[in-house]
Amino acid sequence: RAQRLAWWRDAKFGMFIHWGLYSVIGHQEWVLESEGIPIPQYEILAKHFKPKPNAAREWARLAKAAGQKYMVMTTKHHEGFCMWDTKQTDYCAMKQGPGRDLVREFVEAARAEGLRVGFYYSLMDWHHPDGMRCATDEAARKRFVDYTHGLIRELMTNYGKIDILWYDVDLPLTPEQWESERMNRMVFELQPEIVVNNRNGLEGDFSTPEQKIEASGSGRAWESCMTLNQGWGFQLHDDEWKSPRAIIDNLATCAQQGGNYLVNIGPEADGTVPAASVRILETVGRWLEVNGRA
Ligand code: JFZ
Repeated sequence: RAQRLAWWRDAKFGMFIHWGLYSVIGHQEWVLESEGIPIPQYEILAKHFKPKPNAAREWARLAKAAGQKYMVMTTKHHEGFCMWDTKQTDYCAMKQGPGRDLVREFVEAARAEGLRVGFYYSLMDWHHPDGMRCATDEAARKRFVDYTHGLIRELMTNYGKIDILWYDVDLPLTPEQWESERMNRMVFELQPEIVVNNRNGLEGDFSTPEQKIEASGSGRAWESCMTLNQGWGFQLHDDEWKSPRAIIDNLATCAQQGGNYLVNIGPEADGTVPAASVRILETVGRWLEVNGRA
């Protein structure tokens, strides 16, 4: 583990990207749930999801300019929409909406800038018919665990070397029900050098304090993730931006305490990064260039 984690500990600073169908509405990534949008209506968003060409290239250049060493993009958030060309569902960016494999574009963009590649993957799924009933219906659980492991297998198989798997929200099942041990075994078989977080209910390689800095004891690796404004996914009229100074301070605090810092952007549906995010990250990058990396 120490060897697998060496580059990650050294990297210290990464870019988180929350991007999906929710970006079309601009009310954050929980909008399906928070506004009670019926699934058939929500699915229509795919028709309006039209990223510009090379959107991910812009993020990768921005990450590079900011001094970030890795990028972690949402491949599937709670909405269930798969951003890649999956064989397991039609609810994906290849077959609905853009007609492109947005995960592949992301991976290629990060590599073009020499950045490490991370996949965010939400276990919780509001769209799949078994996604919630799997907690009370054993047949549904079996199907949904097959589906989940199958999706992760594709992500770990089809895009070359992946550096980070960033699981999220493991509701409504327990780690035993997700078969998380078997999940991680598969992941490490396919990607022996990958680093995984702890949000599939297992310990994983690192802890994930959120919107706060909290060192984990006894030398265990950790990564604090934070937004630049209030929301993760794109949010119109969300103007409470952190200052570049605050980001630099947080990065320094994380580094001093032995952790990593993952800072989020929420691009618009077309991939445009909010101007304020660009300004903050570029300012952070210029400061790091002059003052050396924390
Ligand atoms: C989750 C998601 O629900 C959210 O949309 C976003 O993707 C974020 C990065 O992760 O939210 C969480 C997950 C875990 C905690 C808090 C919010 N937690 O452990 O405190």
